[in-house]
Amino acid sequence: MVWDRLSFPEFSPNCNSLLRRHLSEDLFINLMEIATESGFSFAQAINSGIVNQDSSVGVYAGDAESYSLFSSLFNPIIEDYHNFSESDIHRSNFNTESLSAPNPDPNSQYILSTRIRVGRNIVDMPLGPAISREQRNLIESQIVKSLSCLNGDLSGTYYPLLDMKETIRNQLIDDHFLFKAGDRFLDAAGLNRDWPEGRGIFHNFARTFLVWVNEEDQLRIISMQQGGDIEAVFDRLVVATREIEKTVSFLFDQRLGYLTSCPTNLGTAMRASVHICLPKLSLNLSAFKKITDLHHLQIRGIHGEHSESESGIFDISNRRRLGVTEVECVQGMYDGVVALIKKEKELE
Ligand code: ADP
Ligand code: DAR
Repeated sequence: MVWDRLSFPEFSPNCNSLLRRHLSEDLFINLMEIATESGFSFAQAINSGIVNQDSSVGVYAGDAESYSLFSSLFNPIIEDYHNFSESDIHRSNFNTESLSAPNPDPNSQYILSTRIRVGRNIVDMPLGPAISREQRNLIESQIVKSLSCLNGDLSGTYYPLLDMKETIRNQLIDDHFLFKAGDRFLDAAGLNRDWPEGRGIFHNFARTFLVWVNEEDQLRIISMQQGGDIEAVFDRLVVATREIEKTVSFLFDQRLGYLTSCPTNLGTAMRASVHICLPKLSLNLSAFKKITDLHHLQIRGIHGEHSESESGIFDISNRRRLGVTEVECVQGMYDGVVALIKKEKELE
């Protein structure tokens, strides 16, 4: 869809985005002329959802101020997605002691791998959709410096995308370690400007601890490993995030928690997922979705968002990130996975 950024946008009949649901003509007229201190305009905030009519949400923030200046649009979208009202306050519990998640599949019959990630952005900097080339490069240097201080099994190497061989980049993507390039939703939000400059991936030798730099958020801190030892993956993420926070300050809001470019990642900015093989349940999608809906789980394909499942393997993760604590995100995913495995065994 081509949009002149001046008139109320057209939406195609099958567009079901939260942007379409909550953008009224009055709201558009009230906000269309304004921009934040960093120069991020309302038009930039909604562009992705207009250019990509198949968006599920359709808006991005360019800085912390976007969430207040454009709140008449962002707040209803946040409430709709997270069931989190203007009077709700986010609570954090990023401690391992409260999690009870013994490996639900010790023989690895179903769970291939576990991955838990959090998004973070740097305090006093705009978010990805509004940062300048210089700011993005400065952020990269600051994060790489912080990561170089990590010790033990968290220590590792940073690989800038700028001079990464295509074969190595594609192998890292195929092996589920690296983000894909050219996402059209991110592109329309201004997140791919100057690509691949300022972007890269840090990982330890074992590739169980990784950090994406300057993709959708300025950091994606990732803990992952084969199998279903969800507690070990969570423990590593807690330790790593605390270590990084000793040298880098993260953008945090008292009400919305950790601020991110996409409002779906606010709060904990956490996605806790397993790659799980459910061949019987994959043939009984109503039973499958009954369990994922009950446990607030999201189903993605094996190459993440906007990908398909293959050979009965699914990426199952928590859908809620705001108004729930980090422990509740992981516990909720765990409880849902236990229920999915139980149902798969019944169908066997
Ligand atoms: P994000 O989780 O960072 O929002 P995606 O959904 O696009 O982003 O997933 C990013 C990458 O992480 C993809 O390659 C995906 O296959 C991989 N991934 C996600 N969950 C797991 C998991 N449990 N095990 C292995 N790889 C995973
Ligand atoms: N472009 C967004 C994706 C929403 C959630 N996924 C993120 N943030 N990676 C959409 O509206 O579809």
